[in-house]
Amino acid sequence: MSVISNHMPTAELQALDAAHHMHPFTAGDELAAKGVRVITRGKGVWLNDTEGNKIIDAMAGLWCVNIGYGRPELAAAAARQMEELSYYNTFFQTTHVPAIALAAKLAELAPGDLNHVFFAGSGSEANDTNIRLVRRYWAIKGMPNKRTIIGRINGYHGSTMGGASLGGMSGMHEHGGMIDAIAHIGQPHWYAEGGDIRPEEFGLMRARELEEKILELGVANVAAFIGEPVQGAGGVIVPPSTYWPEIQRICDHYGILLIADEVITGFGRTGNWFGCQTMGIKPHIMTVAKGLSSGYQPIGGSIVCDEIAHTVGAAGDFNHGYTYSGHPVAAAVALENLRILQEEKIVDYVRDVANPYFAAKWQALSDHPLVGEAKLVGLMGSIALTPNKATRAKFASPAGTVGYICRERCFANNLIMRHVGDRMIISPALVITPNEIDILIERAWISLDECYTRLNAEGLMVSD
Ligand code: PXG
Repeated sequence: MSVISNHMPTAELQALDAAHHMHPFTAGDELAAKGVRVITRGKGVWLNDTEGNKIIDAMAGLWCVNIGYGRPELAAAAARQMEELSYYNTFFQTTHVPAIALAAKLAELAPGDLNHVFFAGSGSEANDTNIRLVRRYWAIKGMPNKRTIIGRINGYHGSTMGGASLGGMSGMHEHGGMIDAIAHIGQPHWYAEGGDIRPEEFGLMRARELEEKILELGVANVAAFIGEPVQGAGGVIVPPSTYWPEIQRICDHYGILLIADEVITGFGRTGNWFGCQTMGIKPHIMTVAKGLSSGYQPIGGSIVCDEIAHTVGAAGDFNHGYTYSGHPVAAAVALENLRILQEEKIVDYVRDVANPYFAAKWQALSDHPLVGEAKLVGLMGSIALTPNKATRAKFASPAGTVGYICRERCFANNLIMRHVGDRMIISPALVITPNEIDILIERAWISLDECYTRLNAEGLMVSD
């Protein structure tokens, strides 16, 4: 049996990794010099590394392990499916049972008339599908100029050319450029950008940038707006309550398609099946991935409304698809994941138990001298680090300096909490127990204290 297990000392693994493995979003040489951390096992919310540490993973991998690590049912589903039909495609008028069953299940779970699924291997691929699908839709409707898709600065929609272009991460645009006919508006990030304006008013202002952009580009040229119900990779930015209703009004008024990128917010993360339900919006397309299989297999997709699916379906071939669209093993694993989410009532657990328990403790972190704001929606949370709580000031050091120090302290305390600039973010497995929440919070306090001590010692508690 060829099981990849660890027979080597950590230093040898690190040397091989440094020599041959290029890591995503990583300064390769710096990591090679420092030595990478090697993760070996996962169970529930816990990870082990080669040094024998037991780490609480407050990020559920990369926001994806919704049901927790190590569920044998998913391994069994994968093994069964590999033996039965390890691969077949869904091109050329064929299909297979896992793809049929998963598409039907997603249509049942998705709100409204989102009844049709185009499968992909990841969230990025699904967003590339969306670009081609909405442009095709408007072309069939006799409006081939309706091509531009509007996203948001600091939005994240993936790392393919299409996904990175829809996203509003300038650092990504600098590496490789952008595709054509994409525009961006400001983000509803009141804490960092709202100044003295009330959050509700700021939410309306940022939403109305969409209207201004549509008018500037000409409604005849705009195909769709895309947004994450709650921005994830941008720093878990919860929009003011006025924001999404106004975006919905503008999309409806101008007949612009609304794409909700649910790659992070889908499958229970916000305390409902989908983030658009939490935010009260009705998208024409939802992008899904991550929690769809709890990350046990790479799979994503676009869940599409009746009107778009029927219009595109009636117009001949849609010349688009991936070798692994609806991969049978990935689909079987996703189905088993959805069964567990549903039968174990995990979404209800997030809403009724985990979120209320966590929220009280998470919000108490704003009493820490380093924390300006603590937010939690369902089980995605953020804290803003600041040298001055009253003014919500930024640090004088380059953005991310303090966040990185805090993340290192968390790592040292066996807590995986990410930083985005000088915000700390969490997104733990949805099955995290109250006892594990206590451990997470305790380690977060210790790490914040250590970070604070170090910032004071190094003279970094200074406002911009
Ligand atoms: N949309 C959203 C909202 C995402 O968060 C993608 C699309 C792309 O999915 P794939 O499966 O192609 O990665 C994502 C992915 C981070 C981080 O640092 C976030 C993601 C991926 C990698 C890192 O927070 N989100």
